[in-house]
Amino acid sequence: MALTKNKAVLSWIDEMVAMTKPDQIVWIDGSEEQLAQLRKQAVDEGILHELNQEKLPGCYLHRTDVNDVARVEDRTFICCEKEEDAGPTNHWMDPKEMYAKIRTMCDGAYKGRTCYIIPYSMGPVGSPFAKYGFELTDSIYVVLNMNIMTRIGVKVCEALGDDAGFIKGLHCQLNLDKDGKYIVHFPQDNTIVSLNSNYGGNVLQGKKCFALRIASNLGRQEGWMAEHMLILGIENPKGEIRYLSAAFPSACGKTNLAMLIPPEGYTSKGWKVWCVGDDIAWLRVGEDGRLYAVNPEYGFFGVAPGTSMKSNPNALISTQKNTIFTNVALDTSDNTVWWEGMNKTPPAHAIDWKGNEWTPDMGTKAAHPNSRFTAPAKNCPCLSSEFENPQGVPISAIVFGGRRAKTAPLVYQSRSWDHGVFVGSIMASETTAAAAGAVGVVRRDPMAMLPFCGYHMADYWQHWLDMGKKIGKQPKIFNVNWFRTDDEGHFIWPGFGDNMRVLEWIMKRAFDEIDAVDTPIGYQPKAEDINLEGLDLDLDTLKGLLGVDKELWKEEAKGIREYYAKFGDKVPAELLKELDTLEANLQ
Ligand code: GTP
Ligand code: SPV
Ligand code: MN
Repeated sequence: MALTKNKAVLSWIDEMVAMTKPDQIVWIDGSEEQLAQLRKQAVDEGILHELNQEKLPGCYLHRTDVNDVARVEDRTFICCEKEEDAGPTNHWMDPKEMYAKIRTMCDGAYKGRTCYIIPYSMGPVGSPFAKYGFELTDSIYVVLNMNIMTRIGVKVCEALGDDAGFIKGLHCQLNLDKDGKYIVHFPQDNTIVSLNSNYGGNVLQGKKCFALRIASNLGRQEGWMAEHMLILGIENPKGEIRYLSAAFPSACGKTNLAMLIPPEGYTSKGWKVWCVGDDIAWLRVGEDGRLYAVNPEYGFFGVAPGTSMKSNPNALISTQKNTIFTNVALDTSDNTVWWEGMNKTPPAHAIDWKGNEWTPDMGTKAAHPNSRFTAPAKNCPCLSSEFENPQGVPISAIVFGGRRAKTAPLVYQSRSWDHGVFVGSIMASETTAAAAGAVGVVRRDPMAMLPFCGYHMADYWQHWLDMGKKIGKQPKIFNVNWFRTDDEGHFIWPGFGDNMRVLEWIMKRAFDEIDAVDTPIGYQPKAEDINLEGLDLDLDTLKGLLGVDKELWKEEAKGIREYYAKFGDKVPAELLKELDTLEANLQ
């Protein structure tokens, strides 16, 4: 039985059903009975493997097809009316042509299968930030993951009512063909179609497809921002909590920073960090002129490898119940999971992410480098009490950051909002396993949105500049880099919990509580102002980490000019002016 009487929803579903021709239609109501039945069916059909229910209650393991392990940027399309509106960083196809292709590919796509209809909300149901969508899928794995990552079911249909402003989504697994994947967005009619994949970032449509690519378009039209950002609160010993949001590219440390545990010298004094979100932030100007952020998601789709009780205990604890693991290794000794970097002792015997027998001497990875956990946010020990606040949290600082072995210093601050937009626009980072393709290649990734901006990147920069004018009390904008390496390629900065030392400086700057050094690229800390207490790192090493090599930066400026040239005369004048200033400062 349909869960809604909304005519626009029902007529769109009729159209999709006529095309895909499922044997059966199941509305996902969000009830525990229905979800339990689906989990059982998934186990019976071999889609999920039930893990040790004493050690990992409610936890399951799933393996994707070996060719379906990451986002596919080459196969991701923005199908707006005009090609120039998608810009040079997106793949575009004419919407009519794409719809025709989809109709051919999806004709009978659900034959012999079940069409699950998932009503879902991005943002707390009923919040002024919230947006509602429906995903049609033939994958129980998607249903069960969407239940963790978003708020689903009857309450969403009730909140939507008769409103026609919902996001339409179709997912067909088809044949998981390596080259034939389509991750398609039609911003003009708020529609998403994912074909030939069953990997999270491609098919959990609430996440990157809706909350970033479609939402970035909505934000531009409606005057708000959809960003690839974590949100965290820093509580000081006085009990005040100050919030920041931070944009780092995929697999560059958002989940880790969002759940950070401060070093002993901080915790003993009463410092705490609270997680509001680990991947996506929707930002709006509040009535008081401040910028407010909500996390539209309901769970974490986090990178498993490297997650340990040492690096990120809060994330690891979050995965100990009601979690779906994807492409990690199965420890056969006790039917639990393992991945590289979980601890120093790999299991003597495991089943690797491809489903093959594995022993440590084989020299291959047991877990895929982009293996992930889907864990309910409510599991997180440091989840902020403001997680469900429908108004969001006020943001005092925005932090950009990338993975750079050289060039980018540990931290610097922009001189103004416009300079901060420039700093975001020139971000560059080494590629990671989160997307298919080469790993470790430096590429420009403005605001960590290169794969997620649903329209022309230069228009997006303009939107940032325009938003700056609307924000009465602008957050200060910073840039960080935890990933500088020494001559042997080792990370110099200890990172993880010790990043608190940099966050402390950032918050002091955001509240004008400390002065700084003016450098060619922006404001930087005096080395003595970064607290190194309890850390095995001397002041000279820190000075090295903060260092700005003018020759490298001249090269960088050249690269930025070339990059901007790709966007032609669309690059906002404010950003070109900032680039001129940077070049002049480096002379
Ligand atoms: P997505 O979910 O893909 O958006 O990734 P993310 O930005 O949330 O990255 P995540 O926190 O999962 O970290 C990815 C990888 O970076 C893991 O292997 C971490 O161990 C590593 N990492 C995170 N923070 C730090 C840090 O401060 N220093 C170093 N050296 N590595 C880090
Ligand atoms: C990312 O790649 O930035 C992720 C994982 O957060 S995915 O859902 O695949 O996009
Ligand atoms: Mn991400």
